[in-house]
Amino acid sequence: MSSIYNSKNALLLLFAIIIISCGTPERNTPNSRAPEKEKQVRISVPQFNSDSAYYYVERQVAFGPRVPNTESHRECAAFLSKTLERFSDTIYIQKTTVTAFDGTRLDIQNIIGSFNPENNNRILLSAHWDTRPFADEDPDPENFYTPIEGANDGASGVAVLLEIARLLSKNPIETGVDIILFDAEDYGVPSWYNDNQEDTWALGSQYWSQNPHVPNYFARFGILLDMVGAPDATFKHEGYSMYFAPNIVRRVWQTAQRAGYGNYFLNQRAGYIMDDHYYINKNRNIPTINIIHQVDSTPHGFFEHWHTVNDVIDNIDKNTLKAVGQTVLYVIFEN
Ligand code: AHN
Ligand code: ZN
Repeated sequence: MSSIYNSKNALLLLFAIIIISCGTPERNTPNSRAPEKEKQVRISVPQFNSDSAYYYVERQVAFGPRVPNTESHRECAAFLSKTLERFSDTIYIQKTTVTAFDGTRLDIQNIIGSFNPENNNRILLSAHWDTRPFADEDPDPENFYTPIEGANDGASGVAVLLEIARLLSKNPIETGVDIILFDAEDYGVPSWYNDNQEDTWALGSQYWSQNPHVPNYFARFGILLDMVGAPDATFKHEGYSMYFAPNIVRRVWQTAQRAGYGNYFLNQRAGYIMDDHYYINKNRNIPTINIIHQVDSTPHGFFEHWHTVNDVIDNIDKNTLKAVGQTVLYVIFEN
């Protein structure tokens, strides 16, 4: 009895010695498995180029305000379609007519670039490309009916997605990715109009979510970018994102913090924003978050130049574009 016990113990001790002696040096050996895997993950995530993203903001604002039914809107649509077509595997231009809060019929286009369209494992990235027809939050009432340039509110999110598209074309991955540039997000009922109406914002995504470019379209999760270019932007846990997709919020914010962008991505709750992600969640059941700049310091809760004539390129900061773009790249490459 005791001799069996002893030999068993000796055997265990021998195993322990083998494991410890093999295990310890392995950790520092270049050929060992664990460190190599970690290194590979890091190397294969491309560097988001914020100069390139900034250039895409410049290109968009150069068309002037991108208000539906205008020449600038049509010209910018052609630029976005051509650019996204160059980078993606399949391009879909979804043209339709929707009705605005005041009865105006708007000719709109959702522009969709797909990577690996045959893969059922998909991620949906989106932003709105139209700009607001009225600066109804401008301090000067003279500007209440002036269309805005929308460097941040519109162009910034699109610019980050175009840069991601460019990087995906140079660094292919297996995961399916759809980049949707929604039209007519920003034609919502203005503050000077005395009529409370529902569902006047996000007309392009309302249409798409009920008429997706591919029948029964589904994605594992979605990320919407809105106002991602102001200096020192703060991205908080937006209400509907937490209601519909809390796990995606946590994953993205954790990724941002690990990447060193914790000064932008704050673990704080913020208000509910009626935006494109609301309809993607509600009508397509795709858990979708909104990375949107929210603050406590303004009456409307957004960046200081929101819906004013000062939403111009001078108020765009490359560092913010980088923080958001690099974070989204980590999420899609490491998923
Ligand atoms: C509301 O103010 C209800 N929604 C704001 C969504 C928005 C406007 N995003 C950009 N511009
Ligand atoms: Zn807006």
